[in-house]
Amino acid sequence: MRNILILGGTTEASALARLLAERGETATLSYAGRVHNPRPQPVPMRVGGFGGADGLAAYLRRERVTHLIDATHPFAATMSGNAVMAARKTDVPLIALTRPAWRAEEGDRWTSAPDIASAIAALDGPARRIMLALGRMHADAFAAQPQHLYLMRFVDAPTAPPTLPNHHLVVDRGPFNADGDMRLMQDHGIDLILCKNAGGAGAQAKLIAARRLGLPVLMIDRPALPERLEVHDPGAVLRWLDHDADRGV
Ligand code: 3Y8
Ligand code: NAP
Repeated sequence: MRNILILGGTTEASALARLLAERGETATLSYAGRVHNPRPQPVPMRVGGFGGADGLAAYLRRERVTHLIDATHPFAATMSGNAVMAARKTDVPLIALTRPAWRAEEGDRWTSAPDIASAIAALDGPARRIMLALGRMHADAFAAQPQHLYLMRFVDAPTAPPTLPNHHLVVDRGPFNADGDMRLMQDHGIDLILCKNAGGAGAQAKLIAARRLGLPVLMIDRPALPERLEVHDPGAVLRWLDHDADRGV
């Protein structure tokens, strides 16, 4: 009898949870607890950190997890590193369900930055009107470039107003759509989009909107992640569960 733990927080994690529930698998979806009302899931949820790699290893043993699926966001590098370490400590088979990085298409005006600090440094210069599509956790760091107008989008209303002097805050959760993001950019006279290379469809709307409006994008590259078995499709996870996981592939 399998007992699957999904490290969630992405569109793909939710799609996988639906497939596993339809097959009657025993699975739990885990959230960090970053937002007030995480999306309800068709499998039991758990919310909150494990207490580092050792805490996750102890959870895997205590709950007799037989398969670990890391379906976290590509920027959740700490969680993914902990998953590799905990899986190794406990011999629980691990697979990562990720999405390919976005790639610029014909006519896109992308420049890239290796990390958030470099993106902030790249904003030196006269005031611009920037769609800061990074969420809440890193927004305050942009106070280092206070000359710009920042259009920000958070999942939850913040308890304290953002510290950026010149900002407009939208409270909305994705997945988003291109028409909505185009309207948002036009209403605020946006002249630069700044985002993470999240991949997937849930956050892609702003790139399609930027392309249609001919706007430049400053794309933050993904952090390095440890070596692990990776697939891009929930169906491939089912095949792994049925054929490969127990052979250690
Ligand atoms: C808590 C759980 C699903 C998953 C939906 C995806 C798509 C919509 C687009 C923009 C970009 C951003 C942000 C974003 C998207 C999906 C996916 C995705 C980007 C939820 C969710 C949790 C979070 C955490 C949250 C972060 C924030 C990042 C907003 C659920 C809704 C900007 C990432 O307030 C905070 O602390 C928010 C923190 C990490 C990044 C940040 O630094 O603020 N996601 N997002 C997860 C947990 O507790 O474990 O309620 O569904 C999930 C989703 N957000 O099942 O439908 O698959 O990527 N999430 C980014 O990509 O840059 C918004 O605005 O254009
Ligand atoms: P992170 O920086 O890699 O992780 C920080 C700590 O948060 C981890 O060490 C772990 O705490 C806890 N954690 C993270 N994901 C968890 C999960 N799914 N279940 C239980 N604990 C978790 O992670 P993050 O970037 O803050 O992302 C947090 C969550 O938001 C993840 O579910 C991720 O998929 C989702 N998300 C993140 C982004 C993003 O831009 N970063 C975008 C969309 C969704 P302990 O060490 O105590 O175990």
